[in-house]
Amino acid sequence: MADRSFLDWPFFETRHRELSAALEEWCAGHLPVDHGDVDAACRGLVAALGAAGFLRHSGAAEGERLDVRSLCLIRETLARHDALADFAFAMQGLGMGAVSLFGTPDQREWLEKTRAGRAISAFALTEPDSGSDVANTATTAERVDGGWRLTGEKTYISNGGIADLYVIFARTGEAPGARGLSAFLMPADSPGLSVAERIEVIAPHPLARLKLDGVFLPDSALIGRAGEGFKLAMSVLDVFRPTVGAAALGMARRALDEALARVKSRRIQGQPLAGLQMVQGHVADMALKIDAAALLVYRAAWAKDMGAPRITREAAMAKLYATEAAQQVIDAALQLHGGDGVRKGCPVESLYRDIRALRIYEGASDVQRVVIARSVLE
Ligand code: COS
Repeated sequence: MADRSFLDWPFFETRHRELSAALEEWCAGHLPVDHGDVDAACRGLVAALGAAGFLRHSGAAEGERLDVRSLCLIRETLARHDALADFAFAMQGLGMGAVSLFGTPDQREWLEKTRAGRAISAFALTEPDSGSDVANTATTAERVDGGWRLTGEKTYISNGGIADLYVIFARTGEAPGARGLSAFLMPADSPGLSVAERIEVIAPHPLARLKLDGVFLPDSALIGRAGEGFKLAMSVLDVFRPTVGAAALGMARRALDEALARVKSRRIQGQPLAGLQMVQGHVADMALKIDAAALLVYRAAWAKDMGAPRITREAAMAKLYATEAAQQVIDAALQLHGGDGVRKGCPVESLYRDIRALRIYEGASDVQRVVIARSVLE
């Protein structure tokens, strides 16, 4: 069992400890799931997490606020048990993040479905020529009678192919660069929208390239104000970047647990591996990185929940440190497993693949460094 003493830190309230205990119990009975058919596994996870009530935390209904500490606790716990379960939960939150923060009452009707696990959502920002550089978005939304017509391509869209709806960012042209983008709610069955390619990655999850060929969206699909899509995207990422750090933290905790079991049971020269000082050094570094990551993740979440208008710097620090540290912790855990560590099916082998994308998506590590440096230099 992973160390859960952090729940006594002052960042948390009783409801967080109760949520964590309830989810821990649910995970023990439901995870991991079979990943053989990854689309089916994700659909099943969304339905199950919805039925159990945990997806309620992925979005905020009218008059509610997202509780970032709950988002982080849920991601951390799910990621410790099954990275795909974390993915399924996280995408319901990120996909509908713009609606949670800025949606109209009509748009929030979709939230009721995603929070119940009856619809799957996706966040469509990245394009073939703009991943880190969002201001360079090329997909266009042209003003037409009664709405907008969208043309372009989006790629590396998580849940692409299985989503029921996408929040999509397009250039509406109020000004060049970052000041000319807008966000729209786009149902997956919109005529002109197609899945151009399914993309396979080292830790499988539903991922696709989308093509938009004159997709018509009514005025009511616009989220927030026209021209403010860039700031809207950044505000969503500010909330969800700490949760990526939380998922990384969950994976790192699992890796430490696996490593501890290994070094206590595996014997070398007549004693457990854990008796060797050099092994103890690795264990100490792993535990230290995990606590430092947890402090940064829950500091960012707590600051947002306490009403900070922007947590850009805290969110970037949490994501950067927690994902990089988790990669190091998992690598050390794999090393301590020797040959067994690279064997297919060994938990640290899948963690080694699962963690990698977290250093890239929702702002690669070097983007986080840019964000932090700008804030420090300001
Ligand atoms: N919240 C609210 N507003 C923000 C903001 C935030 N976190 N960050 C920037 N803005 C505002 C700025 O204040 C600025 O407003 P004004 O035009 O009124 O001055 C505007 O948005 C443009 O900001 P900036 O000049 O910083 O834009 P850049 O193009 O230089 O941004 C980075 C560069 C790298 C920070 C940005 O593009 C980014 O975060 N990229 C990574 C995106 C990402 O995560 N991609 C992965 C896809 S999702 S899986």
